[in-house]
Amino acid sequence: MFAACFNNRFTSALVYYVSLLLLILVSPLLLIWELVNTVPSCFRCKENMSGKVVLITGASSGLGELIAYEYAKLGAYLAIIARNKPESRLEQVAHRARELGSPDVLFVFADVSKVDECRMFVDETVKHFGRLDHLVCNAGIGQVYCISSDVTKFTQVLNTNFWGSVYPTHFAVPHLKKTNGKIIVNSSLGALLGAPGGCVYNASKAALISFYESLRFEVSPTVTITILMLGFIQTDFITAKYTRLKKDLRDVVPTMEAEPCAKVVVDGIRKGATYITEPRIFKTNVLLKLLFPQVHHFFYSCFSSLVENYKSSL
Ligand SMILES: NC(=O)c1ccc[n+]([C@@H]2O[C@H](COP(=O)([O-])OP(=O)(O)OC[C@H]3O[C@@H](n4cnc5c(N)ncnc54)[C@H](OP(=O)(O)O)[C@@H]3O)[C@@H](O)[C@H]2O)c1
Ligand SMILES: *[C@@H]1O[C@H](CO)[C@@H](O)[C@H](O)[C@H]1NC(C)=O
Ligand SMILES: *[C@@H]1O[C@H](CO)[C@@H](O)[C@H](O)[C@H]1NC(C)=O
Ligand SMILES: CC(=O)N[C@H]1CO[C@H](CO)[C@@H](O)[C@@H]1O
Repeated sequence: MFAACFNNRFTSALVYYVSLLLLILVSPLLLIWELVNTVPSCFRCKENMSGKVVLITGASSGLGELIAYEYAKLGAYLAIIARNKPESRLEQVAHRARELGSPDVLFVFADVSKVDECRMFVDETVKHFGRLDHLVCNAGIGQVYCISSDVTKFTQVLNTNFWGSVYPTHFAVPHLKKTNGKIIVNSSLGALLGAPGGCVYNASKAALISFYESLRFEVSPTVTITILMLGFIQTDFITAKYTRLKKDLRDVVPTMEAEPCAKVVVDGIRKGATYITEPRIFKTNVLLKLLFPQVHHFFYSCFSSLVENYKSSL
């Protein structure tokens, strides 16, 4: 019966519009369901991090640094990773995390896009602390490229953002299974809401969602996977200098401050959330894009001035 419906263009469209209408009719109920589910999640008990071991990649700046401080305040042992650059602040981050309450912080210079270096820092963490509880795959890069940019630069974005999460996960899973641990991956709302100039970056983040959604079937319920879906957060990441746009993104789009964001993220992880979307308003955008792509497209075309700027700055 369905095949017959779908083979005909008219009836196929009819089925779509009728089901859309049904969805809109039941959506008040879904909203109530969402609210009813939010209340218990506020009271869900949070993991006691005292004495646990947390490995964070890309912790020399931005959200990785702030997430390290949140864990430190909770008394977790930390292993933090970033590349060895002359101006690296990794050692200062380690020092500050100890001041904030972490009993011991190991910092390792490594590049997450290299398999051997990932094996090395996971092994070193387990050798030093004897266990691993949380793996936070945070390191990421996000330069703006358009299709006419130098295509050989695209691979580095996937090497860092995608493979740079997959490699450490591969080496960490056996250790995480022993502790009923957690994996936290840094995807992005960009993965679902494509934006101008973001093809490569957003594609690398979308690949993370597919990979880790499938991995859930392999490792759950022993290991919990939390996928972060962040909008624009005020770190160096969105400054004009970094994105090579003419303006800082924070002057153009709604953004959230980094510190409250890191707090919400660590809270959500401790409660075992499967997805964390911040600022939460963007969940509406995701729905909007799915249901009414034209409306979504209209909103995003308001970005077009930004794109003009960016083209001329390349
Ligand atoms: N800020 C936002 O608006 C936003 C929105 C959505 C998602 N995110 C995600 O959040 C994550 C972190 O962003 P941020 O805003 O904190 O940016 P950031 O301040 O630029 O931090 C990036 C971190 O990753 C490290 N890193 C980069 N490449 C690396 C590599 N190959 N190996 C090891 N470490 C590497 C950097 O350290 P070194 O350079 O010293 O190695 C740095 O510590 C990214 O995955 C990003 O996609 C951010
Ligand atoms: C957390 O665990 C530590 C020992 O692992 C214990 O001393 C402490 O009381 C616990 N804290 C809470 C709030 O349960
Ligand atoms: C995730 O990666 C982006 C860069 O791609 C970075 O700006 C952000 O701080 C990272 N961390 C989190 C928790 O999103
Ligand atoms: C909606 C969204 O966040 N899309 C992202 C796609 O990639 C570009 C370039 O990095 C980002 O600026 C966008 O934020």
